[in-house]
Amino acid sequence: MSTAAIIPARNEVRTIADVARGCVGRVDHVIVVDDGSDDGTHERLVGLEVECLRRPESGGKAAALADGFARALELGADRVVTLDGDGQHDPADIDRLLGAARAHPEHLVIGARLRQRHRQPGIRHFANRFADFWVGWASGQRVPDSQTGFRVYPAALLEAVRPSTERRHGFVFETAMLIDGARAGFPCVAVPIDSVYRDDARPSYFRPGKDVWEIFVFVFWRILLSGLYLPGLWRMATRPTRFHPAPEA
Ligand SMILES: Nc1nc2c(ncn2[C@@H]2O[C@H](COP(=O)(O)OP(=O)(O)O)[C@@H](O)[C@H]2O)c(=O)[nH]1
Ligand SMILES: [Mg+2]
Repeated sequence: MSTAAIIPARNEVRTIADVARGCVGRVDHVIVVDDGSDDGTHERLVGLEVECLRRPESGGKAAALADGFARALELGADRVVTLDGDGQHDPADIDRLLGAARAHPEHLVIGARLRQRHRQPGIRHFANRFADFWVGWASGQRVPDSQTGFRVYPAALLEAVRPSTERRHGFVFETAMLIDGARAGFPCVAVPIDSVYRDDARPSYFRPGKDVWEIFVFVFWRILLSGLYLPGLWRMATRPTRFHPAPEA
């Protein structure tokens, strides 16, 4: 199994070196996509065994991920890990996520931030649960953390599903992967992870108004265009979440 890690980064000078270093040795290729950063993000990677793809101007998270995926496929990776450049995900968890990927080929593995949910800011917590419900309906499965950026994609899923990379869809891309991925035969399996909430974290790039709206429009159309997708709603309501490792009965 050949593996790659993609780290989208926009002005992550404080954290990128630690995140990238944490990935080295856990996957075969570490690829940072520096999205028009002007804070010297790429300079922090000098001397590390890391490839840095640089976009002269910011194109958004979706375009950055798509660039990284294209490079990973070119390198022959058959499993592609994604994690955020702001240090919110612990690279040490990659081993467990890849373990789930090996146990569940043809699945999208999501690192689900379940344990410190109470540490998410109140409105984000509510918005995330709300999103999980609609994404679950549209994809016909329970999705315990639809907005997580810590994932493992099988190469076949990346070949089959190529969501919009428009700037305004920056934060829709990962939702699209879950929904269109499940419909293309790649359901999700969740691995519980800890999310790191730093007190000195920079403000989020996620815009609660515009980005929530774009995600909502995407999910709404997916449900509507499939005639309300009642079989999906039924499957979400009646089947348990797929976890790896499976919870003890
Ligand atoms: N390449 C790129 N990455 C982005 C952009 N916006 C956010 N990201 C990355 O996406 C990840 C998540 O963004 P963040 O603002 O932390 O969102 P949050 O964790 O949901 O609050 C981080 O690694 C960011 O560097 C962007 O416009 N371009
Ligand atoms: Mg973040």
